[in-house]
Amino acid sequence: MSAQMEEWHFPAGYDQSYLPDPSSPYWFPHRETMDPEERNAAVLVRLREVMEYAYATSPFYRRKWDAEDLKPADITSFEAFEQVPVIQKEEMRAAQHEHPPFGDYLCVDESEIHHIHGTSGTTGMPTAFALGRRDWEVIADNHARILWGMGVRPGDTVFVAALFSLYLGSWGAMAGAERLRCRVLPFGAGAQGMTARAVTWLARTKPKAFYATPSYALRLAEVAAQEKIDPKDFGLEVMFFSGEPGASVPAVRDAIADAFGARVVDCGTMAEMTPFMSASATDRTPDGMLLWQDIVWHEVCDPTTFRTVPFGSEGTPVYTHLERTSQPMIRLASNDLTRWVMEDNPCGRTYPKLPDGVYGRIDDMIHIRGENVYPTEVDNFLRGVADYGGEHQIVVRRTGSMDEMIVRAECTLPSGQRDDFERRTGSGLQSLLGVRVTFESVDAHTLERAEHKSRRVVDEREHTKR
Ligand code: 8LQ
Repeated sequence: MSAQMEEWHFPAGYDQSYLPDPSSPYWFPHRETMDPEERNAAVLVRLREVMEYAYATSPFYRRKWDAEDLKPADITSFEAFEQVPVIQKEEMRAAQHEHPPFGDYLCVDESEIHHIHGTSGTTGMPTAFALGRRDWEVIADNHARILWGMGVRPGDTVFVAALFSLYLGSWGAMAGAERLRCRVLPFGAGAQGMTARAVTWLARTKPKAFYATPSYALRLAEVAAQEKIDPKDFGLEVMFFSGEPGASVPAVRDAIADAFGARVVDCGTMAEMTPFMSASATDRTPDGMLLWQDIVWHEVCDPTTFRTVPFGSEGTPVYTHLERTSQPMIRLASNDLTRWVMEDNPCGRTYPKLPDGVYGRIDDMIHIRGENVYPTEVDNFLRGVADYGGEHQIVVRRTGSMDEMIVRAECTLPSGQRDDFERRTGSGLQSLLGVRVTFESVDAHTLERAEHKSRRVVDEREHTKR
């Protein structure tokens, strides 16, 4: 069966001159539309192969699996695979501390390393990501294939408006666009005055596709308005996003689509999981994200047992590389939250779907007085409120023995005329969230905008780990 699957082998390697028939909606028609049971059977064989490879080349995996008396050959069913212990980020940090700089799960010779990326390290020891030369080519191929699914075509200009630094998002988008024979405009983000310059460049070059974080796209729309330029005049057709929730948060998605007059596509797993676009919507299945299961094996699991939950249920994504040879991740726990379904997709791809995208990190969920509050719910609500100024902050603090939640939101009205706005918004939030909220309004354009991923929650409670 796997013989019919286009270019399906491990280690992976793709014909770099291949491009699909221009009339085809698919890069690999068979792999993308095949019977999911058949695909799963091929994936199961591949999972064993990847595990055998990792066991043979990485002391990290040998240690981890020997401790459980687990051998790659035992993986003869998905049930068996679900018992493979997950990897948590702390384990990778510890492995890199013991075996600097890449940890003993680097499965290729150091001479094969082509790119080094990493976490920003703002919340702990930074983690280094080593990507092999051959893997980079495969990543580019996978991303090109997914961009094709979004409707991007050779010759299109792709504007990359994300940090070109340790962050993998921008580089991964660029690699895919290059492989697709697009014209890449690696604009970047984050330097002083750069957003205004991005407006000028977008207006001049009129790219077809655009990549950034969702919060940065909204920031860009605001700056364009200040410069008296309508973002619709950029002529963008497709805007694809990763890095944080937003492109699947209905009000955020609509705000971006309305401001730019473009299609909004959500994608993204984790930097460690590059090709991180393996969860991605398509042009004809635009909502949520499809799980391209023949590139990365995505499971949605119970966050305590790490067994998969049935379709229709909520859980946490757990990811396994099927094509990486440098630092392959086998059951990496994301600690994010999502829901998955299996249904007929309008685009004809037979992949499962996250209909609401990834809606937050378990750690970012605010536990307050017995209720769980997702920061994305607040974002979604505020964007629907008239006179909202576009940015907000959520502060959680303990006063005496009580937890208190303060939502501070910008308002476009002058300070003497906000009583009605404050009443509407405060009571709306309270009934939506089911907890008491102290609501405050501030002037528009006074809260900090994100140039990268937004950080809107300030949890001042001592016991809360952030
Ligand atoms: N995260 C990433 N993409 C997300 C999305 N589409 N929806 C909701 N949350 C998302 C390089 C890529 O952008 C992936 C990336 O951002 O990798 P990082 O920096 O390792 O961050 C990963 C985390 O970003 C995920 O675990 C999600 O919480 C979020």
